[in-house]
Amino acid sequence: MMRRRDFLQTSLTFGAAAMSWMVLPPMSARAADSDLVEVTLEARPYRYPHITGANFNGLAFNGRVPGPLLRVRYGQTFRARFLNHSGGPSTIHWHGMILPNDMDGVPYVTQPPVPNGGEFIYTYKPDPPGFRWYHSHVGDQDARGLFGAFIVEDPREPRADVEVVLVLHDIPDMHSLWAAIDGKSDALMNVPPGLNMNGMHAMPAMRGMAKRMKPMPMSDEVKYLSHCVSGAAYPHTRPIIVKVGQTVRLRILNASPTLTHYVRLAGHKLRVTHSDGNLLPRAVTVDALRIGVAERYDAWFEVTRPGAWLLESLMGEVHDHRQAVLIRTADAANHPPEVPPPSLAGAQLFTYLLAGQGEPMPSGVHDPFGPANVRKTLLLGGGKPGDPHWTIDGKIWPHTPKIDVRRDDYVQIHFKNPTDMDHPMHLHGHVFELVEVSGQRLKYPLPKDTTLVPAGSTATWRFLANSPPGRWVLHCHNLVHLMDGMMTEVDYVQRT
Ligand SMILES: [Cu+2]
Repeated sequence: MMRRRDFLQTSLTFGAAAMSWMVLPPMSARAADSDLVEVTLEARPYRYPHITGANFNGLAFNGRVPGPLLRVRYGQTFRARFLNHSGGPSTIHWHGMILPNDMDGVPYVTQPPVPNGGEFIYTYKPDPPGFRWYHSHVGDQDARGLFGAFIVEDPREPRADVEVVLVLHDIPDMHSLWAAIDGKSDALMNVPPGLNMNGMHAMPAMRGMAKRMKPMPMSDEVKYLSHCVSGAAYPHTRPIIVKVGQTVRLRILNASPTLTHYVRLAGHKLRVTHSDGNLLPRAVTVDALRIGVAERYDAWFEVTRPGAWLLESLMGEVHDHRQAVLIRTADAANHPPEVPPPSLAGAQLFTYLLAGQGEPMPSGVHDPFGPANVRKTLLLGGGKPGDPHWTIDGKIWPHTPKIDVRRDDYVQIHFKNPTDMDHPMHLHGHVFELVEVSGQRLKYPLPKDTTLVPAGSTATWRFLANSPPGRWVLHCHNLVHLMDGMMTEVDYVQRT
C-alpha cells in the first residue's frame, strides 16, 4: 500500500433515522399518469446521528441524507420548490439533465444564488431518461449533505424484479476539507489493495516502486469521518432482501466529494448496462466497478442460490464500519455474509477501455473521430506542493479559456492530464460521447456526462451542440479541485 489514511473515528455512523430508502417499488399508476410532479426541497442544517461534536456541520434536504429520491416518468414535467434555510446562499444543480440553462443551478452563471431564507422554483421536463442526481452547486454544501438521486423512468426499458438505488457518500472532516482546498492538508490517500494510486492494477514493477516510496500526505487529500451507503455504514445499512430467480438492478451513484469508489458484490459478477444513466452500446460483465466522483452505473445480477452477500466499496483499510450493504435471501438471515476479496488484484474492473473496446488509433488518419466544427484541447494542471490551484490551460476560474460553440456544431474536446491524479471532468446540460482514452480509440463510444481523465494521460469527448442555448459549465467534480479553480464553460453563441 502506498498511502494509507489515518482513520480516526470508525465508530461514527448513521442510524436508521437518517437512511434514505433503497429498494424502489414500482411507480403507482397515479404517479405515472399525471403530467406534473411537484416536490418541495428544503435545505436546513442537519445534525447527523452519532456525529455530535465531530468536526462536521451537516446540511440536508428535507431532513435526510441523501435527500429524497426523486422519480419521474420520462415526459412528465417536474417542479421543485427550493426553500433555502441552509444558513448561506445556495442553488440546486440537476446533474445529467438537458434542461433550460436558467434551470441549471450554477451560481452567478445561470442564476443569482438563492439567499438564505429565500426560495426558487426549478421547473423543466427531465431529459434524457435514466439515472440522474441533484446537488447544491455552492461552496462546500454538496460535501455537507445537499445531494440526492433522481431517476427518470424510461417506459421503454424492461423492469427488473428488484430495483435498488445506492448512493455512495463520504462524510468529510471539515477542517481537513478546507485544509485541502487551501493546499495544506496532511490527510493520506485512499487506494484499495491491488491497485496503484491511479486506480490501475499494481504491476510487479510498480510494487517495487511503491515499496521505495514512503506514504506521504497529499496536500489536497481529505480526511473522512465515515464512508456511507445511502445514509449509513454497514452493519447499520438496511439489508436488501431478494429471492432466488430474481433479477436485480443496482443503480449506483458516487456522491463523494473527492473519492473514486471501487465496488464489488461478493459471489457475483455485475453486468453493466448504463454509464451515467445512459445505455451503453454493449453491456459488459465485470468483477468490480470503478466509479469516479459524480459517475453512475446501472449494474445487474441474478440471484441463483440462497445466501447473503456484501456489496462493498473497497477502501485502503478495512474499518469496523464498512461502506457496504447486505444483499440476502429471506432464509439467510443468520448466515454470516460472504464478503468480497479484500484486494482488487486480478479482478476484472469496469474501465472505459473495456466497455468501449479500446483499439489502437489508426495511423495516418487525420480525423480518427470524424469531422468537427470546434476542436479544443484543455490542459489540466495544478496540485503542485504549496500551491492550492487546480488549473485549465494554466488558469483558474473565471479566467480559464471558454469554448464558444454554435448550434449544431460538432464539438470535440481533448483533455491532456499531466497531473498525478485522475480528474472526474463533468459537462453540464449535455450527454457527450467518450471516444478516446489514454491514446486508444473507443470502438464503442460511451455516452456520459462525467469521465475520469486518467492521470498522466488523455481523454476525448465529442458532442453535437444541440442543447438549449446558454452557458454550460465544464469542471472537475472533485470538490477540492472545483473550488481551487478547475472549471470553464461551453458557451452557445449566435451563428453569424
Ligand atoms: Cu480534478
